[in-house]
Amino acid sequence: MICSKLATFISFIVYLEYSNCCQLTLGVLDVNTDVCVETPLNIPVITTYGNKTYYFEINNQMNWHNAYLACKQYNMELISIDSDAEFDYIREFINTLTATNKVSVWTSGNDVGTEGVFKWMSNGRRVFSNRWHNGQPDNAGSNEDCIHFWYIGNVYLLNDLNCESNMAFICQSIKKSCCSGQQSS
Ligand SMILES: [Ca+2]
Ligand SMILES: [Ca+2]
Repeated sequence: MICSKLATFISFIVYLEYSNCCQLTLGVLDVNTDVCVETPLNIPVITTYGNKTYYFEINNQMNWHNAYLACKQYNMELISIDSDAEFDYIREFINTLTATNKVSVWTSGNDVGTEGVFKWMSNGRRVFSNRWHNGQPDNAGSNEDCIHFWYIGNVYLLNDLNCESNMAFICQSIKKSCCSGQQSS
């Protein structure tokens, strides 16, 4: 009984914490991830995979830097692709949502720090993927540092491109682990 009451009390405190978070940021509590997310109406939740929820921004296309900042403004991160299985899952959603208009989509992957060494900006990990287009990444014109979903040859795969290109992007929020103190990444 004591444990039960304690758990209820802790839950109440956690609720207050996120409620305050949402009031301060004028956001909403994402019921899927328990993360306080500032969600303008033009960024709909599209899907979840594992402990991630993804928001697809297709209407306001922008360069990589601004896409990264936009996700941060919403208390999210520009998407990382942590496995080929995750890539395949997200690709299917992009395919569905771009049925009549195959736009390019930014990820957080880039080699801005060290040419040729691609990392996900959202978590600092190396990009290990078997989902590159043939011949990519090629750093064409010695000026391609940002990774996007590129639709060519009837398939979406990864390509490095000039970071100044304007395109759609996906933000992600990650369900926090219990008691880790991390709300999102
Ligand atoms: Ca490069
Ligand atoms: Ca390229």
